[in-house]
Amino acid sequence: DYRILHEPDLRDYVARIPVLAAGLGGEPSSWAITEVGDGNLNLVFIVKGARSGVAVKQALPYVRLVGESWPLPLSRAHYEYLALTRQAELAPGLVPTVLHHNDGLALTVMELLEPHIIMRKGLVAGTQYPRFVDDITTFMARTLFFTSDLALSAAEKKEGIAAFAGNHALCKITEDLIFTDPYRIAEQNRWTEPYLDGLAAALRDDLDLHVAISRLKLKFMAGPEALIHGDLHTGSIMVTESQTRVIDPEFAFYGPMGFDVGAVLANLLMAYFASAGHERAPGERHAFEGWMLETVAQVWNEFARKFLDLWRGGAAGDAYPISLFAGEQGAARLEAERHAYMQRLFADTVGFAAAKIVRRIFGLAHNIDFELIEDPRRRATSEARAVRLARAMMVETAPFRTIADVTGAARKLRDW
Ligand code: SR1
Ligand code: MG
Repeated sequence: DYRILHEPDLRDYVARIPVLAAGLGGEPSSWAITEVGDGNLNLVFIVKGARSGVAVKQALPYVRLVGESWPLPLSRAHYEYLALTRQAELAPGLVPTVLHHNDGLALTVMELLEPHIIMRKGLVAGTQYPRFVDDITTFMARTLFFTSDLALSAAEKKEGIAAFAGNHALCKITEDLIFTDPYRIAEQNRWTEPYLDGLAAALRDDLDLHVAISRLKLKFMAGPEALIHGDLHTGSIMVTESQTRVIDPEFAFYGPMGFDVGAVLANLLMAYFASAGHERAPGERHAFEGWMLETVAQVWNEFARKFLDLWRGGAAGDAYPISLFAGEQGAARLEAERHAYMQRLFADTVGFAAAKIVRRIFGLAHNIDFELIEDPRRRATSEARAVRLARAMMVETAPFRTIADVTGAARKLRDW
């Protein structure tokens, strides 16, 4: 019984769900309903009653950004609901509470996050968020660790993979838009012309880069390490100075952990490079950019620390059976192996972060960090710095052993 809910229809629908109607308060006819969706895929309504408000998200049967010519399965709302439910168990208080879900209408009603704003908008305005590092690293460490083979039995893990296996149309968007299109001529690519024309052509001719991005694509397609959010950019995070909420996990599936961690780092790095293009007093710019790079470093370091702590805290997963690591020597080998695991995860993270940067500069879906820099020459300068770093992170990987190597390289490119 799917139909696109317009305002009057939505009002009737919500009024018929007693728990929602009672929570909103007042007569349904007095509720204020506004469509506020500014993402690429869905409708998002805010419904406000006399007592409180809710957010209503409905999937459209096509990509909103492009239109009906690009159909997209409504089932993504089901996977988003599944992911939100699982994330709420694993990382309580860090995702919006789901109040109601209807698979047939591809519709989810959630608590209204107020006065939270989309983090990307805050970063463009130069705002710093003191809670962010602790919250996002708790979210990532707990959702990734507890859905991995380090914490689950093989059967539980395979059940998890199966539950999200149908979300392949959303994976295909990522496979095309992130791992393929920016590196070839594709109708929907765009970039800041004419300044980045040369760089766009260079990406299309760069075979070293094509190998690197294809390796990452394979890892994305064939690496079901954990239940990942799948689109963890700063537009999928809502913040106040004291709270963080991760929203929009419609791209969720069992994939490589580094894809989520890399997404966060990439979006912080883009905010850092975009900063030079926004009007800011020099002192303010200096402070914001310093905080951005410090945040990049802390996100990785804190994530790694929390992930390792969870692992050390008695993981019950079928990987690394504890009986194989008995005694002092065994414990030492396991600890060394944990560090080797984190080193591999770091390398994946760096690669995925780079891929995420390139797609926002040459692919279909851009971000406002760069897009709101009005002067195209200035925008292109910021973008070119980010792409230079991204290419190095993807191809010249040896110097990127630690997160300090990434922030150091970003700092050097600041005035390039
Ligand atoms: C056609 S969808 C484009 C992008 O929007 C989403 O937020 C994802 O990032 C996707 O790649
Ligand atoms: Mg989204």
